[in-house]
Amino acid sequence: MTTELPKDFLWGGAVAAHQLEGAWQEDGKGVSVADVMTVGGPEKARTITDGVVPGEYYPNHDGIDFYHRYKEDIALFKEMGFNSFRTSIAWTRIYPNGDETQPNEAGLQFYDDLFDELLRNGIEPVVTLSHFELPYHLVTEYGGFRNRKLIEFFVRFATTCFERYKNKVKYWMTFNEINNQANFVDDFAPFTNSGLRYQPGDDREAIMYQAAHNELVASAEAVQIGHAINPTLQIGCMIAMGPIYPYSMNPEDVLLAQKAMEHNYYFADVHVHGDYPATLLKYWERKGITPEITAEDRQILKNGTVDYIGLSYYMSHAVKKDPAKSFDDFDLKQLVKNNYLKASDWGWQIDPRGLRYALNWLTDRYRKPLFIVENGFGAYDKVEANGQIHDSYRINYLRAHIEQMKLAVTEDGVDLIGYLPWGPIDLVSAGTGEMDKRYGFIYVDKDNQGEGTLARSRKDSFFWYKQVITSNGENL
Ligand code: P53
Repeated sequence: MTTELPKDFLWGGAVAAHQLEGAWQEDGKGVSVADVMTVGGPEKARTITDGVVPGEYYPNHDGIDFYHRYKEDIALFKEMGFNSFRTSIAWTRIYPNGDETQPNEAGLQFYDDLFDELLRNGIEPVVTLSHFELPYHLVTEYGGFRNRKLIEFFVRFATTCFERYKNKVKYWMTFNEINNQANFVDDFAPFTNSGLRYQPGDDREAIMYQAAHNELVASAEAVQIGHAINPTLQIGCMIAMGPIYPYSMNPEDVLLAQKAMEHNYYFADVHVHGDYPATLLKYWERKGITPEITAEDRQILKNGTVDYIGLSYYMSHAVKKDPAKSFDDFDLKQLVKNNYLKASDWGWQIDPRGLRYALNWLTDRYRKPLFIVENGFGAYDKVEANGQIHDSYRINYLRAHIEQMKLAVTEDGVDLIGYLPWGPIDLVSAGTGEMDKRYGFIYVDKDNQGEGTLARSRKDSFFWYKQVITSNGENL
């Protein structure tokens, strides 16, 4: 029996361009959807403004200035022993408005320089193409991904990136957490995933399914093109994996949990199997949802299935059947609290065993290699008088999750490529826009209002994670 992780296991960290680069208007960069979102809080959603409004504070505009400081930051990643690092290519640096036919050379050069710096330090770049940073112009001019035109724009962007970086980047992902938009009740996910702004009276759900379909086609087309450019590229999807448990052993709860999982994870079915599950087609029929899906689309989906599944894992959820509601009336706002679990200050339920469960669930359903490309604990940190940061809560969270991840590999036989915890350096929260919801091993001196020196310092978790990597996960 193997009791160890594979020798070539990838250890590192994961970020997204818009959450740390800053330099929002530098070297020809266009305005992205992240550039028009203000700061919120644990109980307060971010506001999506109509364009960039003077006087509003937009935390992504400056991020943590990674654009100018990446060399210093990569040196710290190397010190921790990273052999890989996930980031995204900001679409708006390459195609500032999204609908140009020629890319912006200065943007392409930035990622050449960034990837070269990583590779020089023995760190393999892992790249997401679309991570909540669609060109804002595609929202105002085209209505976001509800419009089929965006398939062409995304494929052009993806092709440019594959051609340019085909010898520097092996692992790619097309759309980050494509399934967040299954929660179409809130404005956040449809906007960040797909550039959707809903009007009163819109059939939010139907529009979401159309947008997601267009993305799934765009993704499949990109997979085919990427493989044609370099057959050794590994191109995956990326799913936010939060397993949904039944509240009780009541078969009604069990069936509802299954239905909720199907609604949340059908995206992966299409990415992996190249077609829609029968249960979703039946659901559409009952609801009168009729997305435009052409014969050509079906062919593209079949021919562009992914090589692996990238996943984020932060928490698990639970559902309880409301006798007054049918299974079809369910939406993701109806989750209930799990009394067996504690939660973070942002209400995210801490469930290490849920990670083992999730890895097994995905393996059973898809039989594909998995890649944990996000996991972590957003928390408030306290800087001591001597500058140290004792983040034992973060270490405890990560240790418990790595233990369960190892069991999934060594006892359950899950095929796992690597583990890239979220935000190895503090960055702007996607959900709330806060700086003080911190994930990092490296502290960044900047607060929710944007005040601070941007100085970097090592937290206790920095030294802990270094030892984890050095021992290939043995020394936790
Ligand atoms: P923040 C919701 C649920 C799970 C993951 O999230 C999510 C979200 C959106 O907030 O996002 C992913 O920053 C995402 C990252 C994000 C990270 O999780 O809200 O891929 O961009 O920063 C953590 O605490």
